[in-house]
Amino acid sequence: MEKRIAFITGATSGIGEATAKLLSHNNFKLILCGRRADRLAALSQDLAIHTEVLTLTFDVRNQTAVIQELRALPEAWKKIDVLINNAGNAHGLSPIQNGDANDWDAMMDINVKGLLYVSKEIMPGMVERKSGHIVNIGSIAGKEVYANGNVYCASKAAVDAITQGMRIDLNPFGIKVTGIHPGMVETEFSLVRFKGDTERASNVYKGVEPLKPQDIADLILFTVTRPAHVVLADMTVFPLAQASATLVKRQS
Ligand code: NDP
Ligand code: 8X3
Repeated sequence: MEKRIAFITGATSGIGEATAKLLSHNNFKLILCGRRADRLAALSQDLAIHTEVLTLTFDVRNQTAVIQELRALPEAWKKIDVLINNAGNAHGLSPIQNGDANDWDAMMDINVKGLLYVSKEIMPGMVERKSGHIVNIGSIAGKEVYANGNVYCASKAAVDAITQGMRIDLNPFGIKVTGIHPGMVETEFSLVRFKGDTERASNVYKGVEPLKPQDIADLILFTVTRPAHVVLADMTVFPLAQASATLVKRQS
């Protein structure tokens, strides 16, 4: 069977990196993106024994860069079968009245506008070919608002709405659209949210067995390998200890 091409944003760590690793030995060629070129180079070297890998280094916030990089794809890489919109983070965790406007900009620009910029370049080809699959990584934060989560929650609620909108608008073209909404996954997420404060970041997972990035990668592989007529539209996934955005059973 010919390998399909998967395009993964945010492949330098966490969920994106785990997904790249899993798809690399499951009949996919990979286009991997992120800002940290050294990590992309190391990952592509590791995965080269399994599959062909192309890396692109850009910031999803920069629409000019997104357009340049995607329109310059070599002919053999232009027909993207699966787009995994994963790049994103929380920046800060503060009551809204104390929020930092730079953090707000980062979350809306990366999580929402970045996803749109990348999708805008890839959807027309899928529409023309009348095939493709877009997987958007949302969050439980997009389903439930929690204290101090305000703008991150808003950005992920926007991802949820955009995912539903994509599914409706792309329906005439036979394009699959899936939203995956994880609870707690141990990645670099909390380190980024708390701006490198390792103690605060590790407290998030204290007394809990969180999801691993590989758990989300498994779900992504499952969803992109269903038969042609099957679409997994929306999945919320928690670790066993978690029952909602804020209800977490911790061992003392
Ligand atoms: P990580 O911090 O480990 O990974 C985030 C990835 O996004 C990195 O590869 C990073 O690459 C990339 N990224 C961030 N900003 C940009 C940018 N401006 N341009 C391009 N790439 C960018 O976190 P996760 O793996 O946990 O996060 C992946 C997704 O999962 C995010 O959308 C997050 O919101 C979502 N999520 C995470 C949960 C969790 O608990 N961890 C739960 C629910 C959802 P680089 O820095 O090299 O650019
Ligand atoms: C990441 C999960 O609960 O920190 O999106 O928002 S949470």
